Amino acid sequence: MSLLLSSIDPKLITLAQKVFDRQFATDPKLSIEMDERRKQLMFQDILYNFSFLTTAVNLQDENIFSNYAVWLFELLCNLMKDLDRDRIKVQMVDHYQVLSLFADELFKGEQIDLAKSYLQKAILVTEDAVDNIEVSQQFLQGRHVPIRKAYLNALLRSDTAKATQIIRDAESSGIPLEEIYEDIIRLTMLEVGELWHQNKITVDKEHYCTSTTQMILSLFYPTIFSQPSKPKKIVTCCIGSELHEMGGRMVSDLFEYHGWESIFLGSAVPTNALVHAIGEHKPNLVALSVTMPQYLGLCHEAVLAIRKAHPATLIAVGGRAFSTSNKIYERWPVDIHTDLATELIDWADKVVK
Ligand code: B12
Repeated sequence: MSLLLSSIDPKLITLAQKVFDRQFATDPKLSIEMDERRKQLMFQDILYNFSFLTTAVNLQDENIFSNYAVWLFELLCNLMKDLDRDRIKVQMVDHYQVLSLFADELFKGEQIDLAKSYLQKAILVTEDAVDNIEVSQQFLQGRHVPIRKAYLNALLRSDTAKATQIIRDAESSGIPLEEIYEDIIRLTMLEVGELWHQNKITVDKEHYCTSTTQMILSLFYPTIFSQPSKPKKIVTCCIGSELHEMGGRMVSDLFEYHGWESIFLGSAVPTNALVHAIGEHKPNLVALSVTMPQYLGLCHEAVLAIRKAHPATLIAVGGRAFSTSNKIYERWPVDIHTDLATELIDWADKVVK
């Protein structure tokens, strides 16, 4: 968008300058976020906002301004990828509030209140638009989609209490733990990764989603660790410098829930330490989780080392990295590869008597 400032009523330019100055005075963060080019665009946008608001008020049609507000919000989210949607919402809400303060300089008589009510509506639709983030088709398929969407929205709004409540409600409505883990939490985290990859959310938001989800997983521990136990043991861990530990943690938790004794060694476990741990704990099954494809080589080495040191121990491999390969596990001496922890449990409960 570009405007020929010389063709605009000088009074509007003066008013735009007042709005611009007031918004910078109200919010000191703006001076850090806006370079010279952004400041110019923001100034032009204020003039556009005047013209859309004036059109809507003159025609007494609120939708003209509220539809524009949603369009503008999405445009700004695309243009300012370094800022997340919440921050851009704050900027726009502040902006509409400042416009409201100056409404009597743009309008006269009854139109002033009309303009203020349209600005109030623009604030509401902008607040709603924050959650209307475009998600992948995969995220919208399968079981528990509404809960998954609500959980993702709560996380994206950094609303820890709500996110926790959504998962607690899912549990009390009778959804099996396996489905909460795999259909709600796993697929939400997968979508969080997609949103980060597409630059729709910033890395701090992705970290928040991860740490909050880990906290929420821990709420299930009283249930998980109070199940009747079977004489079966699993050791789970992540290989190489792998920091993605939530998948391995879920595998371990779900086995514990199914009565197995579970020992989760966590992320980035060196092969010799793993082989030593197997000697100490003597599990029936070792589950190796790999998310980043560059650790598949180390996983292969770990499999060979376990086979050599503990030939009777069953070995399972899984995690995102394997789905990027051409079934590499078929060439390894492992007992099973599966994508899902629940599939591994079904198999292991049959094989380990
Ligand atoms: C959270 C997260 C992180 C966190 C991890 C924190 C933690 N404590 O776990 C942090 C911030 C550390 C991180 C870092 C990085 N990440 Co990251 N991360 C993710 C994210 C968003 C979610 C992972 C997760 O927890 N998923 C939820 C779990 C439950 O699902 P899961 O792991 O698939 O596990 C399930 C199944 O696979 C299965 N399973 C798992 N293991 C096993 C094992 C067996 C035996 C079996 C049977 C089943 C099984 O059961 C689980 C439950 O159902 C993913 C997105 C995604 N698509 O997964 C990106 C993602 C994996 N990360 C990615 C990237 C690029 C990175 C970084 C390189 C970013 C960077 N520039 O620093 C680093 C690498 C760090 C490292 N060395 O490992 C990319 C990988 C892309 C690629 N080319 O492979 C992804 C896919 C994001 C994306 N869409 O681009 N990340």
